[in-house]
Amino acid sequence: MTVKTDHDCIIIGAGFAGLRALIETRRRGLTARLIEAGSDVGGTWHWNRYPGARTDSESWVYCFSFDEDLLQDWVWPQRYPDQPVMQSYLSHVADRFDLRRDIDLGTRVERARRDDATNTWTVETDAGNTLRCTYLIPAVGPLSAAYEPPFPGIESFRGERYLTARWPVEEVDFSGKRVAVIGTGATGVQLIPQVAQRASHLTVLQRTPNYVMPARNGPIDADQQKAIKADYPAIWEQVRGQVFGFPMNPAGRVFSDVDDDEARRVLEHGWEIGGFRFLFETFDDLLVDQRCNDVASEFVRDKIRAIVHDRETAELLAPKNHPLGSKRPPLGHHYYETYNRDNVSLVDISANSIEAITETGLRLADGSTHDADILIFATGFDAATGALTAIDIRGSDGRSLGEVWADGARTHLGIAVTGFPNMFVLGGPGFPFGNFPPTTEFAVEWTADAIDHLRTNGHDVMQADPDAMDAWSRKLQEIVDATVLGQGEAVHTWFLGANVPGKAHVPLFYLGGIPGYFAELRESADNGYSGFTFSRVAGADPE
Ligand code: NA7
Repeated sequence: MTVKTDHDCIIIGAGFAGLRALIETRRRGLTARLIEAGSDVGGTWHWNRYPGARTDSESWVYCFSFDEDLLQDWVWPQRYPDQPVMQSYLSHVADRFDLRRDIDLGTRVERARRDDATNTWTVETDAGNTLRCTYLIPAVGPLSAAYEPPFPGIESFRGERYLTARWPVEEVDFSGKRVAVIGTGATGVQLIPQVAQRASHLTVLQRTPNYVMPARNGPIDADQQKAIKADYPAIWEQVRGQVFGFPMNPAGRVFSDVDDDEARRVLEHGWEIGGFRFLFETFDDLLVDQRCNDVASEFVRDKIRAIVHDRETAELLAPKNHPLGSKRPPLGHHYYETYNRDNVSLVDISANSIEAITETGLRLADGSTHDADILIFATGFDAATGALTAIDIRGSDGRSLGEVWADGARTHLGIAVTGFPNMFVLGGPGFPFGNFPPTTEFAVEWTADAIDHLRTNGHDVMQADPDAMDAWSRKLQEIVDATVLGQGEAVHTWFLGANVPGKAHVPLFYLGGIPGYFAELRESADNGYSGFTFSRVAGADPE
């Protein structure tokens, strides 16, 4: 059957992945409409406007690489840009490439239905629009569905309540207020020092302590700017070859190469240069060699003990039941120092959980209470699947993604799902974890190439083979089994779907490294998109 589509592609989400997909589909001569729920572009950087929000990747590689002029023109003021800078960067990209004319802001996609007979996707929005397209490109972000634990009594709280990932545009006034923060992941660790400076008192409720590396933020001076801009080709090559997509070289040493004094010196240097360099520029076996990991973990615990004056607080902050790297370590901006302030107290809820939210604050399992004027939930995300299953996306057999993934999310290459033909997910389950912009750019280009291949070879439909999805799922599990991920108390990690009660526990990210992932994509493409089936639909070519 021949039907008219409104657009070749409908892209959902105007963050890094969606904006890049719009640019690339246009470049390939496809028509596209991008639908975004937020009131502006930015994705993560639109929603996460909590105080202290900033990147943990270094600015000059947390950006698009496809346009040399953009790279040369944009000036990153700091090593780790904050939310307003990130928002203005993505806004600048939208304007510079004239993207806004193809974007519907403030519009949420509610449903998407596949119709095999017409080879179309029908997309319905909360604005009452129904649009038809050939290729559906959800780019809703792996960490965008905020998770708020369903604490009993939550609605009874009489003060102000905020979720970090849905922070209001208006400034929140903390002055003279007692604030309680739940959550000490990457978000809580950024937020806590900022709130501490403004609130009359801050209570931090910590379930699991983290190994927080000092970020060592600072301005990028003119000479550094010049050097980075002159060196971009080499920097991107480095990024594409580094396991998490960072501009870092391997340390070139393993733990057994050095004696105790030298090990200490190397770790001290890593701590001083800051950020994830502590993990990747010290010892190449830090995340795999038990002895190296033990020494590095103890090194961080000693740092915490040296920074935090109160002995009991320092011990609560020092992780002892999971190895460094078994959860995603946050980067801190004077995080541990914050606990030396008189107006900050740390409450250990590891064995004394939050039993209820009350009218005036929180009650713990032992009956103790903590009153607050403001409650902040920095409690993470329903990672990888949450934002996708929040949309009612139904494939060829009428089943939704949520139903198909009830026993665990599965994709091929983090991009395609059997039964959902011509749908290309950017950053879905099974996508690599690492520096997102360069990773997603590669996936966008691969997807655009795949669509080109489909069209130029006279096909209408591309979909993942079930065997390929099985193999990809097995690979994700094998990689997790070979790492320290999820060990000890880190078992709750969102990498494994284990932070949301009732969610199936499967690895949600490919942890085989960015170069490994790129090699997998290339190999599939070089072999005529192995792992995929192509077919024709009689008379289905869109007019
Ligand atoms: P995370 O890393 O998932 O952190 C969530 C925090 O909330 C973490 O400390 C959790 O403790 C805590 N949490 C979650 N549920 C509860 C309940 N029920 N009770 C008490 N405490 C709870 O999310 P972030 O937003 O910080 O970071 C996510 C990623 O976003 C980050 O790594 C970047 O890549 C961007 P837990 O550790 O599970 O014991």
